[in-house]
Amino acid sequence: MYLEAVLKSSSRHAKPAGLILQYGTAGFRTKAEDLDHVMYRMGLLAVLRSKKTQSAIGVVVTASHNPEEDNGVKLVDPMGEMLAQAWEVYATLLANAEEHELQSVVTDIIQQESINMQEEAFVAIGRDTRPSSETLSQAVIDGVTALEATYHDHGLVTTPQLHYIICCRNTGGRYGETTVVGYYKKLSRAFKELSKQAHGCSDDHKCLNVDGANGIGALKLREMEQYLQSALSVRLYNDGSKGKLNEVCGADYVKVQQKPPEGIEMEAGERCCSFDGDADRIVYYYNDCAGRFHLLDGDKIATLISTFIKELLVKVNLNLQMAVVQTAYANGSSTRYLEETMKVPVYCTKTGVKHLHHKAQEFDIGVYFEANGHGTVLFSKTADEQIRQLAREEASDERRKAAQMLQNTIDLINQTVGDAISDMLVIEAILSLKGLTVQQWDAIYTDLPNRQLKVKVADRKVIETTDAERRTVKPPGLQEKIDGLVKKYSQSRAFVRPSGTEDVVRVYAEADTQENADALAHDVSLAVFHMAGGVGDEPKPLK
Ligand code: 16G
Ligand code: MG
Repeated sequence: MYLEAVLKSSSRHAKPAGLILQYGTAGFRTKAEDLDHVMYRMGLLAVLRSKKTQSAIGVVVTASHNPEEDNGVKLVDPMGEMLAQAWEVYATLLANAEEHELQSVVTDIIQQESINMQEEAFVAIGRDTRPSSETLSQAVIDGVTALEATYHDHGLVTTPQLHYIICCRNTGGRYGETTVVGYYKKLSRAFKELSKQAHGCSDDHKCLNVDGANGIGALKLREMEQYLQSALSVRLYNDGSKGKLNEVCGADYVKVQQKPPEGIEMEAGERCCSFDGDADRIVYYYNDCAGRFHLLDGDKIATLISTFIKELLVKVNLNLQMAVVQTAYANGSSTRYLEETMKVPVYCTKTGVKHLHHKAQEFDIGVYFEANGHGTVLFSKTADEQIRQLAREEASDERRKAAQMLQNTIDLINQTVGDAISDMLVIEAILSLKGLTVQQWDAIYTDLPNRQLKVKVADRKVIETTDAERRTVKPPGLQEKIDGLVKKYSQSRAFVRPSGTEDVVRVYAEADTQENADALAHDVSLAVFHMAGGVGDEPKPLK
């Protein structure tokens, strides 16, 4: 019986008794040495999910932007989305079951979901460059084979590449060829087609400095270069040959620290971008002539892309509804610019790709980006079909060309999930088509100064939020306190939320000046520290 095999193999991936892990914003994530049993069990879960959905399911071993010593796992659903939220409960139960409970947890899932164990199952596996990832992905494979399912180990891939592969496989190749090479070919073809329509682009447009976070993104970008040929030239830094993964580099570091990564050479005015550790996020930046650093985060990217698409939509004159989806972290200026100047409807959801992605699916064209640089554009089936038809058949040159540009944009963007490489190519194509320098892009609107801080508390779950995490409902009195603090500053806003990936409470503040944003963030941190059970030293003011 299959359960015997499951238990037998499980003894080789035994759970440390008493260890409890939470399914975070995007799967499990913690110190690599605590994850072997989780990986094995996520292999089991992927098989069950595959049988249930009668589709291929993906498993990526990665801890994204976390330190190299950490690891984690993300499950990929049939269309390349993140695992359905209803199944996160099963993931948690499985990960935390003691050895003697494993059998009953597996049986319960099978029963509750009425899974036919005779169904075929297929799991695609990928991993990032962490030293622990290879062994951990072997544990996933052991889980998959314990349930006698078939699998393909794609080895080293970016997270979005595995999402792409799952989508291709489950659409019978309609989304693209089911290989990493297929991904390179599809994206580079669309990029070349789209860029072709740019006139007189100067040399400056051609070279881009890329910080690969010493991770998988660097490796894969290098592989892709042969397909892009001269269409884009990049100077790759932090390619993993010297430094440590995510250490003083990468998109998260740049966004949170608001400074360039180490290990990159940037001349004034040169375009630079950073990927995160699994290449599903990207941020851009540059230094001006005075040596001042400027960050173009997910909000700036969302604005650039949605403006570009909106202009094309006007030209093709199709009745398609576009919206932008953001989170509470979106800079107030970006929301304002989108709503007031661009007249694009904007929606706010909770942090985490799954929330933004689902909201974006409600529109013909849903652009979603988190300020941290994770995002993509979703085109509904209707939008896709109408655009492709116009691109083929339309008699008017202008309309047809605009439709072709939209079609290439659809093919270039990875619609399954945010993708640093794909987003980078979309941005590069738009900048060159519009003849924009990075400074001109940056000048579309001015960010409100902002600050993010973390506060350590004994139990971060004492903080409960509402209104897409913009307000707290617990502990009592905290929101009133924050409201009072916010009133002290102008153009100000602040919120706090428990992190889904780290054992901390996150604080965000924005205000008219950097000093005020810093002061407000500090005030709010103190409130959290005192009202939500802070541990260690009281937060110190920022210098
Ligand atoms: C994960 C999420 C990202 C989110 C971040 C928030 C995915 C694929 N990734 O990296 O979207 O912004 O967590 O982290 O969903 P936090 O909860 O620690 O602030
Ligand atoms: Mg990531």
